[in-house]
Amino acid sequence: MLTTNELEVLEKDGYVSLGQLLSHEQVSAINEKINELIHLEGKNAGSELFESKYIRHPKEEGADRLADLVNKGAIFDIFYTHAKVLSGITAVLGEHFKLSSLNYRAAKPGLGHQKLHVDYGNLIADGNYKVCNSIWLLDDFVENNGATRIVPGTHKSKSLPNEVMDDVNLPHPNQVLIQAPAGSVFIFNSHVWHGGTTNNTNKLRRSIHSYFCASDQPQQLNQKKYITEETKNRLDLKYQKILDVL
Ligand SMILES: O=C(O)CCC(=O)C(=O)O
Repeated sequence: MLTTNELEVLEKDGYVSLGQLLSHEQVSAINEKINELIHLEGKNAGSELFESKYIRHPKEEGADRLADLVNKGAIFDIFYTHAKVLSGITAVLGEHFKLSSLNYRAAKPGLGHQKLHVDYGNLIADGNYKVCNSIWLLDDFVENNGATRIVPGTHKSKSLPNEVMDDVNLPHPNQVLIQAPAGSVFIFNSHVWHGGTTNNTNKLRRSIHSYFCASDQPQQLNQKKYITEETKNRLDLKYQKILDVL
């Protein structure tokens, strides 16, 4: 469960750090598996996501992507079964939600900048939020390596960034950068204004996005279409329900 303070921060700012939920060994093993997949999939890496009509960003030249991690190894189960993360998602979306997609995103050296955006087309009235993300840091996020920027409190804004900013690519005066060690996890309400920043180092800035939506929304990746018998067989019904593959 989230502490009262964590819940208050999430409600007020639209994001909260859950601290380091992955050990150094877990991060290393995940990064090793990611390397393997990037190598194996080559130019098809991320293709499941780019085929989806519900993706809000077209293929980004500035970032490496992998998609459908649900079906690419039991090592990725933790990203949608971790009790504390699910409790953070419940705090934003209520009891009725499902996994929308489980993807890897790494900002490449010199690249990775994104406009400030939200992950839903419309403004949400009275806190009836539809989408919520968790970002899992696979490298330390620091000031200059493409850390995610967030404008605290904007999940309650009456406007979308492109409606009120002259240029959504520019820094926002109130933006903050998520900075924390590898293994840390942040929950962020996907209606908060956010985006990737430029990675000004010579190494990748790696992360996994475990992204959820309310039950009445379409998944970014249709999990029923992609689910394998192997994945289904190792998952409790509770988690199959979260994937919406029952
Ligand atoms: O990886 C990040 O820093 C943020 C990515 C993001 O907001 C997105 O791809 O929609």
